[in-house]
Amino acid sequence: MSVITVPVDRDLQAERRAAAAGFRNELTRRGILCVNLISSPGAGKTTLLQATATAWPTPGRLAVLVGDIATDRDAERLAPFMPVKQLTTGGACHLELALVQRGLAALDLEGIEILFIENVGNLVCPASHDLGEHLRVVALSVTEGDDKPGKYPKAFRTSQACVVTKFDLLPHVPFDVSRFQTDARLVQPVLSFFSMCALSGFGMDEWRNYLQEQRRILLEETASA
Ligand SMILES: Nc1nc2c(ncn2[C@@H]2O[C@H](COP(=O)(O)OP(=O)(O)OP(=O)(O)O)[C@@H](O)[C@H]2O)c(=O)[nH]1
Ligand SMILES: [Mg+2]
Repeated sequence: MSVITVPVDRDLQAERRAAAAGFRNELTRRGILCVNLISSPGAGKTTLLQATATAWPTPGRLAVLVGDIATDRDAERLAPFMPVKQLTTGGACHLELALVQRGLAALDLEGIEILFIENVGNLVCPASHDLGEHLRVVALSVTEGDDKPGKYPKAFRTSQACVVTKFDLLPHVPFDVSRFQTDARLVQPVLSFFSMCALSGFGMDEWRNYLQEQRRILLEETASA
């Protein structure tokens, strides 16, 4: 098979990077911390967001854009907790910035402190798409196995924090927390870890404090810019 190389003489990703940076800057200007939550299907993203909203000290300060291949089931679950807009990809296995921007236009952002993006359940493709977030958080449930960081490195390498979910199930599954963290830190040495049971609230204080601290840092940076 012969290979033909076509020189295009421009960085094809540059426009996407610039668009994501512009989106991020706009949210920064409005004092909104944007958190892109990624995980494999069923790791517990929606349940974590429900629990986070319940534990948030000031009501009405969180909003969410939720991505799914089909159905608005997650939006229905999240609607009692915070303003939500469902982003249905129609088959695509990840969210892209253009769809996020369209969704955002349908949300009232007055008073919002944190905008969550629940990505499509998939530990591979979402890691390759900058949605203009300030923080990327990868969730992994203990039932998925402690060997996943090395197998799905980009999801961990491009994240700043990792929530280990379904911690209540730890006694029932062979998940070595220390081995998991060591494996993850091989690909992302400064990853912050949170152990979580969203059903009971175990680990919620640390997670909420982390989000509040990240927003405080964002506001400080904006004020000194
Ligand atoms: N035991 C236990 N189950 C949990 C916990 N968090 C979520 N679950 C259950 O895990 C299942 C999947 O949770 P979801 O929150 O829907 O997961 P998700 O990541 O949003 O799923 P997708 O959006 O489909 O990718 C549900 O049956 C939850 O009740 C937890 O902390 N402990
Ligand atoms: Mg979900």
